[in-house]
This record gives sequence, C-alpha cells and structure tokens, in this order.
Amino acid sequence: MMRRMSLFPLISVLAYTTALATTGGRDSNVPATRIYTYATTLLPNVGYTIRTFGLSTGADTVLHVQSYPSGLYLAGNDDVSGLDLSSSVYISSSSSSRQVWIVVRAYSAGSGGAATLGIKPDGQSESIQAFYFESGYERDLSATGAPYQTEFMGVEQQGGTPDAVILVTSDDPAHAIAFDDDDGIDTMPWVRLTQANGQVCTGAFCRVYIGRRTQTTGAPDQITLV
Ligand SMILES: [Ca+2]
Ligand SMILES: [Ca+2]
Repeated sequence: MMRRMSLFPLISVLAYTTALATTGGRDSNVPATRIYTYATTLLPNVGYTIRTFGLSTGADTVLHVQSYPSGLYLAGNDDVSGLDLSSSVYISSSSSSRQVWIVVRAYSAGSGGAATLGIKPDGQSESIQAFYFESGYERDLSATGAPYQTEFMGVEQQGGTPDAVILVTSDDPAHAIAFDDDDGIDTMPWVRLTQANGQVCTGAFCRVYIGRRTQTTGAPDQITLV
C-alpha cells in the first residue's frame, strides 16, 4: 500500500530528568503518519483474543493493548510467528471490566498497509473491523534510554486537526510502557514516565512514536468507552 506522508508541524520530546529541567530534544514538522487506535471495554470474567489478520502485501503490524486511561501496558505482540507478521494477544479474564486502548502501528516506515482487527471473547463470535495503519514518526532513544520523569508531548499545528497520539516502547517492539491520546492541551498527547509505574525506557527498542489517530479520509475513528 502506498505510504501516506501527511506532514504537519509537530514538536515533541522534552526531558525533565532532574529538578533542573533540560530539553531533551525537539523534532519539528515530523511526518506523523497514522497509528490506529480503538478504545473498547473488556467485560469481566471472560478472556479475549485480540488480533490483526488479512494484512495487505508488505504490511507488518505491531499490536499494543494499553489500559485506559493510564496508558500502561496490558499486552502486546509483534509477530504471530516468524513467517506470520500479523499480531495476536490473549488477555486472561478479570473479575472486573477493563477499558483498554487497542493500538496498531506498522513495524517500520515501509510496512504500513491495510488489515483487519479481530476482537473475540472466549466462547463468543469475533467482531471484526477493517483499518489501515502506518508507523507514525519514530524517534530512537536506544542510545541514551529515557529515565523516570521524562516527559513526551506532541504539539499540534494551530488550527489543524491531526489529533496526535504518543506511544513509548522499551526492550521489545511490542512492549509499550506508555500511551496517550489527549492528556495534553486540547487533543495533544502527553506522557510522563514515572517510577511508581515502573516506566523505565531501556534497550534497543527504547523508542517514541507519534502518530495521527484520526483517519485522513472517511469517518473518524469509532471510539467507544462504556
Ligand atoms: Ca508484526
Ligand atoms: Ca490526541
């Protein structure tokens, strides 16, 4: 699938590592391509299989399931197998209902495309929806890592409607330690890595992704929060 390069001004990544705030970096006017997000509720006392399938040629999904509204990691998967670049997670049942963000991005800038998302409660039929996805803009922080108290934020173009999201991974492509949509001003995303939540960003996959949540064509995402 042709990769969309939707350019709009976006400024990101400020790091406050000590009482003396320092600016860790600013990336302006980045191509924050589409990261697919879908908010839903997992009902109590039933496990869920969440997966991507039916990927278009050359596509490679990474699936993240993050708790809502904290954005903390719940589950994640890159590849079902070495030969299957789609993604699947199983989330064990819980005694209480849980709101989650389902986030799907392309593994790399060249592996966006179309796919189908499947959500299947145990013993019930699978609900499916087609979507497209890209990698977002990636900033590789593996050389330095990102300590506790590091903040990441997206600043959107004034008057624009990009509605950005931020995802932070650590150690593994499918391990997202933070995700946010709108905790900043208006629809701008903002996260802070906290020690209380164990959000240390290390390893080769200490990376930050900024993407557009909304579609560039058609209807906006369907967001369901119950
Ligand atoms: Ca994959
Ligand atoms: Ca947003």
